Amino acid sequence: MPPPTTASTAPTADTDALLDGLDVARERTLALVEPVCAEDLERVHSTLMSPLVWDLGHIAAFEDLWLVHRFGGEPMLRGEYAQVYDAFETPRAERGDLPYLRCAEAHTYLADVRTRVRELTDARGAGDGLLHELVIRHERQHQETMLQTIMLARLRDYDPRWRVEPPQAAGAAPTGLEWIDVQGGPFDMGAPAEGFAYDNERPRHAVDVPAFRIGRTPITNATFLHFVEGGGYQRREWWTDEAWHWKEQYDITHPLHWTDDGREWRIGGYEPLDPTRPVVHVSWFEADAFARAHGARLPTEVEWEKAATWDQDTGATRPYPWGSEPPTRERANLDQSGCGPAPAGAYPAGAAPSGCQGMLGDVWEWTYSDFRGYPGFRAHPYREYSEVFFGADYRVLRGGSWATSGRVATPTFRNWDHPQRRQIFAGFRIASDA
Ligand code: AVJ
Ligand code: FE
Repeated sequence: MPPPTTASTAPTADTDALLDGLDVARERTLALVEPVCAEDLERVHSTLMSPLVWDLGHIAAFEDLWLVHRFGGEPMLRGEYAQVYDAFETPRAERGDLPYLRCAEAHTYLADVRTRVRELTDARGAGDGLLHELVIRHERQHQETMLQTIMLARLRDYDPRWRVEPPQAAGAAPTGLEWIDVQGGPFDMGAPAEGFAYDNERPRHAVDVPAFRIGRTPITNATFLHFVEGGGYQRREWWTDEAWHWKEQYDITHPLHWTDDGREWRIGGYEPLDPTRPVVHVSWFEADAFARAHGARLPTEVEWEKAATWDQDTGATRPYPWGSEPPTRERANLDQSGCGPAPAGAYPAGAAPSGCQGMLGDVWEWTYSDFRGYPGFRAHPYREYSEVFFGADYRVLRGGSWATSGRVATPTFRNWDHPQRRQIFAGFRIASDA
């Protein structure tokens, strides 16, 4: 275990870049809620989610706690709200009943905290920058949560002003059933010791991975529709007992946002199902059943990460599938710009050395794996970020979606949810033993 970094040896952060990161994140948060009326901001649209305005107050409270209080050493501006905005103390289903700040007050809280953070940071820098980075990524993650809520609310005419059309795929449309072979052998899994990473991504550790096959792209709508029309939801043998029970209880017959007339809900309306895009808003149970129907399985986390970053020529692990540079619009569908997944195969410049495409962006990908700590895991900076969720109740998702910030979506980032959940922008690719 490396010793904790001390103030004297820690690199000094680029304070201006961090303040800019905070501003750019905030601009998007405000633009996200701008088209939504106060009534829709304050309403509970789904018991799975918070009212949108709770997310706003929670973003402010998180920054108040970590930057005003912990970093700045000052009392929180609104410490009396810490309990209301504590995600762990207040489960999402109960948040509609809390005395959370309504629209105008939540916006004021956001702005007041930010003013204080700027004053504090101007006066004393950002230290090693890791707490500022934590706060930026927290706000970014909640933007995706808010977009899940906006999807569930099916807000018609929601048309964010930053929307740009995603690119089309060149050549024959992938189905998701094209295989890539990945050699067996050791692979360094997880985030390196230096720089920002969440606690659950560390420590980096070697895993000996047997040879396997994995889909070149995620499974597309066309391929999933074939499964649906072929009786996929009626074939008992393709579903585990737990999955079948869930499917029967809730009468699940297709992905969450598909309609019975061949369309799917997207941000702002509903459109004919695009056969070339990855299927999205499926549960782990549905993904698992689809894989079984094809004599396959979901990839384990380590298989997913190896397919995303392992360079078979050098044996090294790349920071990103395409190399070392951060994501760009040519490499991955991230940062909410397209307001939905792009066609599978639309980002050849983002391919991994393995040949896999679309590993980052478009849709989160369910993995076979339960959410657990890596060997030597240490909770940081608080147990409720990940440790309290470890165990068999949650499965890991990888790769980020169209709604994930490029600052958050790295190949080592781990998301998690219950296997029956479908509000996440989640699809999957399949795998099998070599
Ligand atoms: C990593 C997406 C599961 O939303 O619960 C937000 C991120 N943690 N605030 C969540 C998070 C604290 C987390 N996920
Ligand atoms: Fe949060």
